Amino acid sequence: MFQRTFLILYCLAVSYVIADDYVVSNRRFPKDFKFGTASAAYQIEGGWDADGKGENIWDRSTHLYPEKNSYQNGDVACDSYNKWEEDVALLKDMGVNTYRFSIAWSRVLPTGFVNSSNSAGIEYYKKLIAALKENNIEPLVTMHHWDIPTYLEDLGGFLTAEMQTWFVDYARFLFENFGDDVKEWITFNEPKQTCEHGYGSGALAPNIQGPGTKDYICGHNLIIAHGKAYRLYENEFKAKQGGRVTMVIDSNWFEPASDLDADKEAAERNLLFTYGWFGHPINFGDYPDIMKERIANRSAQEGYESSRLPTFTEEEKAIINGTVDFMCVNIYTSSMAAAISEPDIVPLGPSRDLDIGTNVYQPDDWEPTVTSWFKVVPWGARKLVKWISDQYGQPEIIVTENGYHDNGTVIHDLETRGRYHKLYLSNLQDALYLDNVNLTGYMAWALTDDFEWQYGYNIQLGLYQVNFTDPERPRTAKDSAAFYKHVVTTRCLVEESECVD
Ligand code: PNW
Repeated sequence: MFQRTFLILYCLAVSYVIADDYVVSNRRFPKDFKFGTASAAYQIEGGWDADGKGENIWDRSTHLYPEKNSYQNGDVACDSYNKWEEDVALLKDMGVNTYRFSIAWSRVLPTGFVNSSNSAGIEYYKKLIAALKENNIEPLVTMHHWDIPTYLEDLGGFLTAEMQTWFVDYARFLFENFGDDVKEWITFNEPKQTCEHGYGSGALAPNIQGPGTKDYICGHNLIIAHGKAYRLYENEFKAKQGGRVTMVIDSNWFEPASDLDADKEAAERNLLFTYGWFGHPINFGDYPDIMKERIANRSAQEGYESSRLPTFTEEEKAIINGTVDFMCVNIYTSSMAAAISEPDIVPLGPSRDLDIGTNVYQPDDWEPTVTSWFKVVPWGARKLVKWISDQYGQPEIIVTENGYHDNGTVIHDLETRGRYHKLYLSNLQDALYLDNVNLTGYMAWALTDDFEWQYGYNIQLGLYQVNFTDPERPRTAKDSAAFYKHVVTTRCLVEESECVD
């Protein structure tokens, strides 16, 4: 349509043309579009043992296995436990209408159980939420962003079905304490990372290895925990609190390596094993057929008596089916997927990657960042939200994370991080206006630099730099902060004078 005054804009404003021949949209996002930034408790709060907080699996992993976490930890991080007012002031200045953050389970319930309630922790989040609302910033709250209390991990964590009950008790506690003010709840952030790397590769806390087995068990308990928490809200809180509940799922876009059917199937299989692993159960009540078939077949070949992928009972299917009020996706990058021949992979041991059975790679000519798996692929974002929209019946979709990795030293990041957000946002807007995807929000990761899990402080995504060697943890605006402020205040990606409704 006419937001793409292709040639004219191309000639008049070459500075907008920042990727090959792609022209950044000059159309405004809708008036009610949610613009915000996202964060997670362990990555920003610090105060790891302050005022009665219990130990969580990241406290333990960073203290016990520093070598797995770049010899760094989140003990102090951005000190947002003490500096939250400054963060809210930055958000206010930026003009965002939404802030995504997570509650540290072990700060409000030190053991994880509801009988361990910690009033200082509850107070911290009450003050934060009140300050956000006073400034017309809606809280979008994640209940679990990777940091379960070690007490629960020692009882089995996500590998035990009891986690379903512990999580639902925690969810009730959150709805009761914060539900009058929080209207949008995310049960879990990126269950794929929690399960694939927490209990599969072991790269993330609790650093347990069990690829192709424990990762699926983790996912299974997590999905049912989500479903039960959703039903609790639906049955006991929704009428009086009027909010919504969802889950955040991360995925790359997977582009077929060629037009061959086998490569198209390989790409689709990756999407179904990645986004669909969680997206299908919470929308349809069960795993994608291709996951069930392939994992069952490979398990049989490997000598397992039953599939390594657990099975939902009919009762569980009914609980989890349709437990998402809107869809969320964290998007960073894309990959190519190519078919590989089955005989090559049959004899190898259990592994989710082998269950998918494809060759996944990023071409050398895709623009790199400092991180090996992370290339800049803006068009992939448009295709991914379109795929989600098509799969799940045109649901409302919010991009709950998107951001750019560098080493944290770059303040003048307009041509790197600023350009990344601009190109991704433009492609997402194309999905909204040209592909009819019901995209209603975008959360930039992140407001500030932070503790980036196994990378420590060596990679950063913040719009504000944090000096982690200064005890005061001062925040300094990067150029991308001014750019994002322009975006959220004008709802437009180019110069105000060029913007059209
Ligand atoms: C997200 N991948 O994790 C997390 O939700 C954030 O907490 C994190 O800080 C952010 O990304 C920035 O990297 C991901 O391998 C980790 O594709 C890995 C992947 C994707 C997301």
